[in-house]
Amino acid sequence: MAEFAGTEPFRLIASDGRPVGDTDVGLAPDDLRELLRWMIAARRLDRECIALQRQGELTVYPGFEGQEAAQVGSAFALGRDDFVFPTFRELAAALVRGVDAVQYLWYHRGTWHGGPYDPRASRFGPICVPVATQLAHGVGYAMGLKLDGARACSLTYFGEGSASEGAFHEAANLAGVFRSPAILFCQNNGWAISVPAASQSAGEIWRRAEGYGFPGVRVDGNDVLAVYAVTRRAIDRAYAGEGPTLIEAMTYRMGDHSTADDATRYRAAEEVERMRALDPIARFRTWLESSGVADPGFAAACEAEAEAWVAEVRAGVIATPAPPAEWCFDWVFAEPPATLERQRREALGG
Ligand SMILES: Cc1ncc(C[n+]2csc(CCOP(=O)(O)OP(=O)(O)O)c2C)c(N)n1
Ligand SMILES: [Mg+2]
Repeated sequence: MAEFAGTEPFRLIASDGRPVGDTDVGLAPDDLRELLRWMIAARRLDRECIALQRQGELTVYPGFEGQEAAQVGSAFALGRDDFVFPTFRELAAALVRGVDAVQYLWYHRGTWHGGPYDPRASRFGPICVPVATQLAHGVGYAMGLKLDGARACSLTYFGEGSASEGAFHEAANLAGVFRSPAILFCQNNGWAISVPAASQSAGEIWRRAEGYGFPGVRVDGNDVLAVYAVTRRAIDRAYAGEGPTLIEAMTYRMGDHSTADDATRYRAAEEVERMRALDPIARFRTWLESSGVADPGFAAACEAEAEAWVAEVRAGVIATPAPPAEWCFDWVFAEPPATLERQRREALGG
């Protein structure tokens, strides 16, 4: 049985951990272990974030369990000067880019818009909620890189549901026409809130690239090594002046759309169980251990390390004070309208 509907994606490690392609993707053993370490840390933090929201410490949080390989594999492939344009579900990629987890979570605590981390330092843009709007930013930024003669690219994440937006098509067309060194990275996680992928798109998303004049590739998004390899290839193309690549990473959103959602209302438990067998962490761990790159103690050590780190993140999030109330009124208008001034006086006095 095919693991995903339609065209079989590019894959190097099968869901049972067996190699099914050339697993020499140019990564040293240390790097291979690092991929597992990031995925374990990201999942542990993701679960903690859901607990933090339930405890009232975060306002709302969109989990990414199941998508660790798609995010870690792609972010790990990027060079220091490449720039990521994320959606709201890319915390794992943010961690790989060196974004501070506590600062990232300030967004979900309602402490600051878009995360206070410096996007120029981490080369990881602000969290973007209006779906598909970040695609034009990513493509345009990459056009700027090209004009500057920089050896760098952009990578823009988006979901398969977002690919129905006009903004996707506009950005893809722009990327093709201007041969922008942009990677359009779709995480097809099967669902756009309660709408299944099959109701979003009658065709396969990776195939759309051809119509815009650049290559598209479908990859098993739960195979971290395959994701790394196809992203690396797209980066090399971008660096070589060959233009954009569309990557469709087939994965699955194991949890709810966000903590404000209840997926049991619209999604069959059997489907979730079937997809659990494709888990990205278990498969990579099995391969690492069976190929002798890591011993079983390595994953256990990663889990212990993640446990301690997440406790620090939790403490940091909880210790974050509420921002000054006047910030609600600042920075939108150079000359605030009278209605806003009145609300400011009502809220703050004076
Ligand atoms: C322009 C816009 N319309 C609607 C929404 C509400 N909304 C938030 S997430 C989402 C679905 C996104 O699905 P997908 O692109 O597959 O990403 P996923 O949530 O699966 O990561 C929608 C419709 C939004 N954020 N922005
Ligand atoms: Mg989706």
